[in-house]
Amino acid sequence: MSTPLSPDSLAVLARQAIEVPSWAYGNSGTRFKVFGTPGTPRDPFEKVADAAQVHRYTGLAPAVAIHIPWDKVEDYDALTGYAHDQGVAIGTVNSNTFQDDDYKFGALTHEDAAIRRKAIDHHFECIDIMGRTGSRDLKIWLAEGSNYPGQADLRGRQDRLQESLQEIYARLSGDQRLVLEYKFFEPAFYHTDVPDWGTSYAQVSALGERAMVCLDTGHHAPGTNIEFIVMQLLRLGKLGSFDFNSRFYADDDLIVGAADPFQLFRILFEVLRGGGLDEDSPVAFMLDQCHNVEDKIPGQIRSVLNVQEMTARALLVDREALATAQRAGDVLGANAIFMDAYQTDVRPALAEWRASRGLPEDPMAAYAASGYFEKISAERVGGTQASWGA
Ligand code: AOS
Ligand code: ZN
Ligand code: ZN
Repeated sequence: MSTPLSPDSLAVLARQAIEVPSWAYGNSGTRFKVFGTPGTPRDPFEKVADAAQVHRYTGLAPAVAIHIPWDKVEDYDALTGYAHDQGVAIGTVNSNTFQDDDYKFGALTHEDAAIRRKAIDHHFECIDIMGRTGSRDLKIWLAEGSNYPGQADLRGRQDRLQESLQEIYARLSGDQRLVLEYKFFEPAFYHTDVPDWGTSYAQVSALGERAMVCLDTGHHAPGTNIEFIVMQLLRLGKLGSFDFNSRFYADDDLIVGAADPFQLFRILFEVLRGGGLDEDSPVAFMLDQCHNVEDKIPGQIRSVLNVQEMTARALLVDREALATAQRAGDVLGANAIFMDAYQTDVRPALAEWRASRGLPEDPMAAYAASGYFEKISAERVGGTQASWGA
């Protein structure tokens, strides 16, 4: 091994699993333009087939998250069976209350009980689907909020949100969970009903043990110390899942680790410190990305490798030496220990380790050489936009 990854560290890497989103394989873009790409999946089955490629070459992505209604199919048993045949499972089910005219002024928070009913029923449908696909998690991201001061009764909306979530939570069974994602703005620009981790925490805490917070790394104001939030949620036992991506400006949904690899390292260090990668960890790791200009499957392969790489670097932090330096008030010593790990190139060690597990040393090159892209480009004609591009 070219770097000193201990047997314990290798065990952590061996169980690392990162769910990939079905919508990453569809065409996406901004409100200005959605670029088409050859080989775009035409249905959820083809999205699952593409997602399976990521796992095949990395061993890191055994599940694919789906989105209702984008991934609505007649027969969920068939979709689940197809995924298993491809070597992956159906993961988190994402609800959608942001593309219907009825939800212009809210869904789970709406003033009108009939519209709240419709939104709650949509979540019941998602939970039924989870029963068919064997998914554990229902992920709720809400686009609700207002654009102008005075437009909405902020307090009333929080109360209605809690009531709606209570109904949805009560519908979960077995080990099913609900994760509530927060986002500080967009599409609403004045207030958002679940804008921050504190609101998500307050809402899910009032539900029960199987309701947790989802942290999307792109959903914070610039300058936010995200790793602090990670630490706090783990400390409170309420970090249910991550949506990984990276951003330069707003919710850019770029490849995780691309914009700020050091931030990803710091986040993963707190994950490790807080037990988020322990064997019994409740934290689900997901990507929430769109690939507007780069090829989609390689974009996803790059993403999961970036997460693995920064996890390996975080595992290299000498925690004992760090604790000693911290206790001694050795500011620069502690910082040096942290930075030494960050600045260690773990790529050769990971390549070697992959080879020892029957995986390609260079997953990007192996995928490129596989001919899969050429095959789907020839076979699939007429793939459409599979996400709304946000
Ligand atoms: C939206 O900004 C959120 O990040 C959502 O997690 C996600 O992009 C959407 O729900 C797709 O399912
Ligand atoms: Zn997200
Ligand atoms: Zn987002």
